[in-house]
Amino acid sequence: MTINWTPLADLVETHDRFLITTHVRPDGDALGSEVGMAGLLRQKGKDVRVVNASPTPPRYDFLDPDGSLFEHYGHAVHASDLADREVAIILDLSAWGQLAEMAEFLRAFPGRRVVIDHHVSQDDMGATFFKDTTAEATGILVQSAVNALRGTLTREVAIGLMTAIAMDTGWFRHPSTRPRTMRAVAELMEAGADVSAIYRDLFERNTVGRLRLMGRTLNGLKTEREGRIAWAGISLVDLKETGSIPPDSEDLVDYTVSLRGVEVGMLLIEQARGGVKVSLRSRNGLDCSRLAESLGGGGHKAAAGATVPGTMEEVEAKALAAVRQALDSAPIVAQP
Ligand SMILES: [Mn+2]
Repeated sequence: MTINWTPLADLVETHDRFLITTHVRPDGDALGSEVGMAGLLRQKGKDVRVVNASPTPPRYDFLDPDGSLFEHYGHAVHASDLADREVAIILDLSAWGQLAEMAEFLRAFPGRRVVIDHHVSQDDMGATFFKDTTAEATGILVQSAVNALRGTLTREVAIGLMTAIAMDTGWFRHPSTRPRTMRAVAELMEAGADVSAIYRDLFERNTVGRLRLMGRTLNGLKTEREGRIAWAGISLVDLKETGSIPPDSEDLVDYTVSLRGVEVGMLLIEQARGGVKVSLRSRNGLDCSRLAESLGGGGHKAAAGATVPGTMEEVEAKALAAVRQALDSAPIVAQP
């Protein structure tokens, strides 16, 4: 799928003050794409603010070394501070629910809304969409926008986009990885993104809290149907007792689908604001996004999630029932 970037080029040409944002609990694709888009717009002489509904997880500090890029909505910056923004560029999401506290502001936003994303749409959002649901990451779409708008892949932009693509492809392991991914990666390496340095920044800066949380989570792994379903839970007590923070649970769901013979992996994470976040992964072609939608969320075929109201026990029972039903009704599809 090739995106026509001309409408974006026109918007950039005719406006000066931009807001860039992304989803709650931002991941590498979300934050790295913001770095890339902010770099492109600043090269065009634009006034850019990057404001997110969630704080930046510490592991992504290297994307904003002097702490001047990412702003936290409702904390250092409020709706009134953003009244002068003319265009809002929303990255890596297509549902109001993913914007949490910023949804209200963006719904009422009087300027132009732009969505650049690779998720299947849930909401119309009254936006101009630049979307490719076959893209391995939003970062690869931003990279193509940089090229289409004749921007420069500076080292900073390249590091952001490399992080985005590497994280959303599971460091080039997921089936979404294809020759064009590696061509894009080659271009980013030539622009100064050091894959091995980025890997060290992301994966070799674990805290004791994160490692303890990982241990406790794996220790509590449960399986069913000879390991076809594997799941684990992280409660607020687990976070407290291991000395970890909520972002430390990122990627732990991937261990559930590392089990031999597993078809669906699930991680349940109790949320401080109430409810339980359910992360789903599949390994047999089962459609996780449909499963997540049945729980009030969404995502991709192989990776999706939902935040479900209720206690851990209630949500575990509900999510497991949905997984069992999906497995029972799904045709067995050969793994690609
Ligand atoms: Mn993404």
